[in-house]
This record gives sequence, C-alpha cells and structure tokens, in this order.
Amino acid sequence: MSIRKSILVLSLVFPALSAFALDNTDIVKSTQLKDGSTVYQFKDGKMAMESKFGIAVVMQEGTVMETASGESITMKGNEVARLSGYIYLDNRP
Ligand SMILES: [Cu+2]
Repeated sequence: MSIRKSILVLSLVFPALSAFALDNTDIVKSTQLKDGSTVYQFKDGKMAMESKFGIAVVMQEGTVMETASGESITMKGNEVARLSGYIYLDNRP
C-alpha cells in the first residue's frame, strides 16, 4: 500500500466532525471555499485542503480556488499528510 493511499484510508477512518481546533498547529489561516471545502495556510506559506466531509484531500499546486466570498486563491503546496495528521489528532478519543 502506498504512503498516499495509507493516508487517505486514515483520513476516511477518522473524519473530522467539524472544523478542528487550530491551536497547537502551524496553521495561520483557514478560508472557506465556495464548494464547501476549506483551505488551510501554514506558517511557511504552503496550503492544504479539507473537503466538506472533513477529510484532507489532494489538490494540485497552482489550482485556482474560489472562496465563499468570491475571491480567487491559488493553491500553494499540497500538504495532505500534514493536515491529515492534525485532523487525526483533533478527533482521537
Ligand atoms: Cu486548494
């Protein structure tokens, strides 16, 4: 099983029930997108995507996203594992 596939499975086993706490992470900003997903920006400027179902998902770097307020953001980085880890930590019993 590839690392990426393992991460995806982990994400599906531990879906976030709501937006997770941003405390104790290096996430500096979260922005709601028009399609219901959320883009997180890390201290180093890289980003990660959370789907509307609360799982970390892959998005190609350079993809242009539309925010809920109608602005455009360009995807920088693709920090799936990083976000997936935070979502997991936030949902453990
Ligand atoms: Cu994105």
